This record gives sequence, C-alpha cells and structure tokens, in this order.
Amino acid sequence: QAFFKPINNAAPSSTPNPHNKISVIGVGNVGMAIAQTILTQDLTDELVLIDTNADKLRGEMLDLQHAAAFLPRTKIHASVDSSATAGSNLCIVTAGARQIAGESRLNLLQRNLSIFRSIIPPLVRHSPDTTLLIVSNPVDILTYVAWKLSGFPSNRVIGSGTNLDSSRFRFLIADHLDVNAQDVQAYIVGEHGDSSVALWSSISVGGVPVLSFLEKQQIVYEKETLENIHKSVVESAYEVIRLKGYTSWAIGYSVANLARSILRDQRKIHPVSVLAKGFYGIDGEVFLSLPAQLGRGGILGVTNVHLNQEETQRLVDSAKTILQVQTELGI
Ligand code: 6V0
Repeated sequence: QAFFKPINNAAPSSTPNPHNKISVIGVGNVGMAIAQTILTQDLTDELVLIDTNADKLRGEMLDLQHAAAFLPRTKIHASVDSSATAGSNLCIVTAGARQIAGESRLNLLQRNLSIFRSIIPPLVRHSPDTTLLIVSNPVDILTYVAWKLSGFPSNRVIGSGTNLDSSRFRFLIADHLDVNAQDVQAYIVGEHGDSSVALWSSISVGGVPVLSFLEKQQIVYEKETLENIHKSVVESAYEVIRLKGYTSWAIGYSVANLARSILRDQRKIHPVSVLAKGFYGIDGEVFLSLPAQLGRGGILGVTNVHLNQEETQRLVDSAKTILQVQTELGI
C-alpha cells in the first residue's frame, strides 16, 4: 500500500520545471564550501560530487544528505566515476594538487595540468553542452588549459578569476566608509592574486563615483588609503591561509554567486577570467579577468571598461607573464 493516498483528479503538471544539475569536481575545503552554499541557496535540483578520494567523498556526501530535513530538496550523489556528471548544466572544477614544501609553482602547475588532463575530457564527453567553471589555482592558466582540453567555445569556459578579489575589495571599502558592501561597486581585474589590477575609477557607492566625488569636494584624495586597501586584498588570501590553513567560505559564496548568474540567466556583470585576446592590445591566448556578463549561455559579453595607461600596461604585463608560463608548460 502506497504511503500517500493519491488524489484521483489531481491534474498532472504539463510543463515540468527545468531540471538543473551541477557537478563539483574536488571535494576539498573549497569544493565543499561551494557545494554547501549551492545547497543552502537552492540553486540546483541535483548536485554531484566527484573526487578520487573515495572515503572522503562518501563521507562528505552522507554528511550533506543528513541535512536534508533543513535544506531545499536537492538530490545529492557522489562518485569517483565521472559518468555520474552526465547531463550537467554546470561543472565546477576545484580539484588540485597540494603544494609540497619547497616545490616550485611551475612544478605544482605541471601536476595540476596532469590532473586536468584526467578530468576535463571525460567531463566534456558526458556533458557536451555544459559550462565549465574553473576554480583551481593558478586559475587563469588552468582555465586556459580547460578551454584547450575541452574544445568548447570560449564563452562556456569561465575562471572564477578576480570575482573573489573584487568581493574582498568591496568589503574593505565598505568597512572603511562604514557602508553596506552590497552598495559598493568596485572591480579588480587582471590576474587573480598578486598582480591583480584595481580599477579605482570604477568605485562607486550608491551610484556616487567615489574618486570624482572626493576630488569635487576637494576632500584630500586618499590615494594611499585606497592603495593600502588593494594591498590588503592581495595579502588577505595569504593571511587567511596562514591563520586557518586554507580559504573556503568567501570562495564558496563567490562561486555560488557565479553559478546563480549562469543557471538563473541573471545577466549580471562579474569580474571573471575570460579569453582576453583582442582586449586592451592583448594578442596572445590568455585568460584574465574582465567584467563580463553571465547568463545561461555562459559569458554573454565583456564590458568595455575604461582602463588608464598604467592599468592597461599592468594587464598587458600579466598577459605576457602568463603566456610565458604557458609556453614553458608546453600547452
Ligand atoms: P584541497 O582541500 O586539497 O582539495 C583538493 C581536492 O581535489 C582533494 O579532495 C583531492 O582529493 C581532489 N583531487 C585531486 N585530484 C583529483 C582528480 N584527479 N579528480 C578529482 N578530484 C581530485 O584543496 P582546496 O579545496 O583548499 O583548494 C582547491 C583548489 O582551489 C586549489 O587549487 C586552490 O588553490 C584553489 N582556490 C582557488 C581560489 C580562487 O579564487 N580561484 C580560492 C581558493 C582556493
């Protein structure tokens, strides 16, 4: 006997809801923070976790499933086999090797490259229409690697890039001005991490451009304070890692925010890593963050934001450094 007594004349729904499926590859600190934010924000109907560490994977899956009574209904499964990802709308890649003491960045990158060689082709085979969202570091180079390995058009391969750096920037500006970070518009573009570029002229609070406001009011231009804020952004990841061993919550929210814009076709603008060839005089195939509009088709367009000469130069220099590493890697 069925648990529920069916209601005979209940009309079956003629238009089933579109089914969303997200796969998260790598269930380390970052992958799990992303997974749990996606669940609490009700962004998907199905969530698949993939990792090579079978015990950790099953443990993480069970731990999330046990929260079902408190969460929106989402089917959660986990597998070491990437066929479980079949039909994903979005694949978020956080898998990566951990840096061994004394290991060079290039060696670490080489190891991540071989991890990507084992991850990306099967993902693409099982979900040929998916969008790839790359989080593993160095994110700009690995997004390029994923693009090359996938054979996808560049609009469907996105790196989380400076979305996180920009949110750290917005928090610090908000804290300095004692306003809500959601009212602060400010972009950091370029390479994720040390050589990122802060777009000072982009800062506005509640629609008021901050720099020109200060200049018009003849308030002392707080260049030093602003530069220190950017320095803190660059240092903040190192600080968190030094204090707690890794970063997780902010990248979790930041990537869930990107997932929402993509899957819910929000057409919001985020600074994310995109194929930057053709922008600001960059002529090589490199991925760098620029403010881009995200929707169901992935990258819908890139904002033609004004960069001054110094900002352009820094972007071009980052592109050159990245190209050189890509050449050294032979990719
Ligand atoms: P972690 O906790 O070591 O997790 C990595 C996970 O990847 C582990 O569970 C591994 O078992 C798994 N893994 C390794 N190889 C494979 C494979 N072939 N297939 C599937 N899974 C695999 O690292 P953590 O979660 O802290 O960080 C993950 C990555 O995110 C690192 O590269 C970080 O540098 C990067 N981050 C990127 C950020 C950004 O803004 N883009 C921010 C924070 C961290």
